[in-house]
Amino acid sequence: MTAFQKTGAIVAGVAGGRRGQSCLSGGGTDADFSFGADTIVAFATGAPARDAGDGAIAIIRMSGPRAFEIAGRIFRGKKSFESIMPYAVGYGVIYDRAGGADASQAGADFSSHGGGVSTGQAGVAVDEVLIIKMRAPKSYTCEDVVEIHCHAGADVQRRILRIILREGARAAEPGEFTKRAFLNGRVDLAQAEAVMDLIRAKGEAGAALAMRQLEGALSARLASPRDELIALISELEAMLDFPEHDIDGKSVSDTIDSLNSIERGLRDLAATFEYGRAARDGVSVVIAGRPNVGKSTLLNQIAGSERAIVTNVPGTTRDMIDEYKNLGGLSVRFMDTAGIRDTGDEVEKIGVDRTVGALEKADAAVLLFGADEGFTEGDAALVRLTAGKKRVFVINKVDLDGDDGLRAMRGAVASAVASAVASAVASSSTVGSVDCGAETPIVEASLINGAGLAEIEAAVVRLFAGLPTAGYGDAALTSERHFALVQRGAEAVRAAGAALGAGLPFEMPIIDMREALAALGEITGETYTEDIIDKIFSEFCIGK
Ligand SMILES: Nc1nc2c(ncn2[C@@H]2O[C@H](COP(=O)(O)OP(=O)(O)OP(=O)(O)O)[C@@H](O)[C@H]2O)c(=O)[nH]1
Ligand SMILES: [Mg+2]
Repeated sequence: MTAFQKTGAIVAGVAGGRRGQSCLSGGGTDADFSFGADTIVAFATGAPARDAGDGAIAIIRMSGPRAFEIAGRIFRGKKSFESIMPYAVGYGVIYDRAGGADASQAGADFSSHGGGVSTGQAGVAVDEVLIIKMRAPKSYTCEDVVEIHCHAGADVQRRILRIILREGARAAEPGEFTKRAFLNGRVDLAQAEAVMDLIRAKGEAGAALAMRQLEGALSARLASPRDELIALISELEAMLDFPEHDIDGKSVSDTIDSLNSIERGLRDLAATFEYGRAARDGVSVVIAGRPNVGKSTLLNQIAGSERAIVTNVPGTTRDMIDEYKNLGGLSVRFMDTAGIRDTGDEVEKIGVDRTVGALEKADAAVLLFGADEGFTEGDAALVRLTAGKKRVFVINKVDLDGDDGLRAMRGAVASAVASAVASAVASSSTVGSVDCGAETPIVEASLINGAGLAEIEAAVVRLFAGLPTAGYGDAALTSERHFALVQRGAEAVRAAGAALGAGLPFEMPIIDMREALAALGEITGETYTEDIIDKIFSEFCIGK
């Protein structure tokens, strides 16, 4: 047991702060809210780089019991730091007390901007700043927080940080501010994780889901299965103690029904992960097809520039070339690949192998066929290779074909799809995991003219738009950690129902139900260990 574990609180249903209450819910002294005794400091706007360039302003953030004291020593303005109102903006100068240069001279320079900056103590003026103090518990960390808005020069920022370190603060670890917000009870663990997702979001969909999670949507969605499990556990425990009584007329089969419905809810939540992951991390789409069908032409159309070399020599592309594009709120990585064929060329062979490997890993594939050459055995092989994947079929170069040829091509593609789906279904024990290839969209294109590009992009978006919670309507799982825990919870609930159904003593299902509760509790941080917390926050950026 570490100091951080509080598994005992689960069934009692203690919610809120890790110290028993949310830091925002009550009064108390500053010391009550300072989880760490240390005062920490970091660049909140990213580490300054000498060539970082264009930012005008940077923010240095301090949090902890000595934040106000340290700010008071290094800040001089018309008003002293002590007399600045919390949440108001103070204007003044940061001084380096150990700087040694003539302070009154430096102060005089700055006084020309705002007028009347008080000087007098020895030291060197480092920068003209705005300063904000936030008093515990009403701050990001629930501790005393000071934000210094300084100029974004790399030297200026580093000097201010050094001064603060010298005055007694410690450099913050990655995610330490948010970790304190969690440990002090301002946000739960799922909300804290959402902060990082929001910062890293690659597209609108990922940002929207992260924001919903930050607002507590996922935590709220988990509340009802948790509450129901707690109620069911106490009912079973009561029956254990007084086996002769039914509880409120409820029978064991009612309990099994309740468990089944909790399990269904958790499986539904788990099913949101496919979209949640796509929204958070983006999706990869491989462009594949025989040599010379126009794959690189498509990539260039998507990019709007000549990213890939296009020639009429089959086997032009050997290396993978990618291009990111935001489509329907998703960040989509399109990958142009070497055309698939049997080849004696060593280099091309490596390219073909890479294409096959990329197809396996990709979230979806755009398969191109050439209307000028008809549907070949090579095309059919590719359709079979990608059975079970999300796909879009494109018949390219329709400008080179008469109507009859095109009609034949369409028919050939459609029947290849049907037979590939049939064989995929036949060879799969879980039919549900096989993509319904019969619905694979077929787009006719003349990519050399850009015709069909919009349809291809729209078809790619639709591959993901049908997933649960696409359209950002509800809470979705976005992290592998949450997904695994929801699955563990669902499995434990299923086991509890099975144990009850088999007539096992109530102690057995109770163990399973507690296991489910613990798994769900790990998502929001009701139950956690120091190891898990350290791992989660170590993946944050410094200053957050
Ligand atoms: N007529 C016509 N030609 C096209 C069309 N799209 C591409 N092409 C031409 O087809 C040839 C091959 O195009 P690429 O985009 O290089 O084909 P690829 O699939 O990348 O070929 P590899 O890299 O060799 O596998 C080029 O000469 C293109 O200009 C089209 O819609 N109509
Ligand atoms: Mg190419």
